[in-house]
Amino acid sequence: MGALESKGRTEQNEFAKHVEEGLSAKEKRISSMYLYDDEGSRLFEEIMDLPEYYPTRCELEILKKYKRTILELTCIGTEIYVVDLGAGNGLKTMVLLHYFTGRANFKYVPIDISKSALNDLENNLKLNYADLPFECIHGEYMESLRSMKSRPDVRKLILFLGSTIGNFTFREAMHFLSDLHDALNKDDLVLIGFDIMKDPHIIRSAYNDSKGVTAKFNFNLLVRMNRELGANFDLNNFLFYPMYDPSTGEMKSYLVSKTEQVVYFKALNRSFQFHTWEPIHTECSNKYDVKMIEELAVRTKFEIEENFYDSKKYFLDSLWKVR
Ligand code: AVI
Repeated sequence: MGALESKGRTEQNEFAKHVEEGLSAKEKRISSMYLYDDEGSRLFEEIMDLPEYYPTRCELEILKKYKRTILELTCIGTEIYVVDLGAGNGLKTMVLLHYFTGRANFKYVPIDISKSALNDLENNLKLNYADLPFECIHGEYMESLRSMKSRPDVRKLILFLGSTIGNFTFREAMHFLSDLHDALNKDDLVLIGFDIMKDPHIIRSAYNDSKGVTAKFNFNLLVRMNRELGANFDLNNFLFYPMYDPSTGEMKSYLVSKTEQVVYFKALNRSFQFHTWEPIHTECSNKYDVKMIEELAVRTKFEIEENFYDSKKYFLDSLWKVR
């Protein structure tokens, strides 16, 4: 067995283990990280272009408007590493990097656990940004960051954009940011994208778009389990149900069983029973207010340097510094 094939097997086993645990739980759930196989990643790109999905456009507006201030606050005559956690197609980051080019001594360092995402980004960089100094790192975020800690002479600007932080619970976000803090040096900076609480209708529409792309994105999880775990989900027997709770800021998505049914998994050699109207929780996209963001920063030992809003105040990129 080749190394790649064996890695694929390990990933498949982890997925199988996770699904078995999640569907055995009292409240069925599957982590949203499994939404992103090739088709899921493609569908997410489609979501980002939807008229209802405001976060991408708002964040782009922020980066265009405040790129100069972000650079001024980052660059104090030193070399900079712009470290991108989950770069995706890198489009938003390019707004910053394009501006930094010729104005700062920097290197772009995207980190991703997905080799294929990193390869796509690398090809794009070579093709369209030939002069950009970069070094792609294939690996886990914290491990890769810790390996850079021995360079305190280089200031790091960590980008954690797109409200990915919202896919963590508050507790998970706290753990993640504490680990991030410990992997960095004094005065390093982090730019974090937060989706802000707003009119609940606007939030719900962003996750319940009229073209049904978000529904397809969620249903793709069933398709993935059928393909990778030999399950026999009938997609017609489920419906997509997104709901927003304005009291907590939780935007939750579910796939709900429309009927009493049993689904068999060849890879697990077992079945799961679904009752009528029983949900599988597939994703949580948490919305924040400034107080919650301040609490998160204090509890994880960061200092908020500046908050950058879009013109509608729908989205916030918060710039934090290691105290
Ligand atoms: C990746 N993440 C920040 C997106 C979000 O808004 O939670 C994923 C997404 N799910 C449905 N639409 C977009």
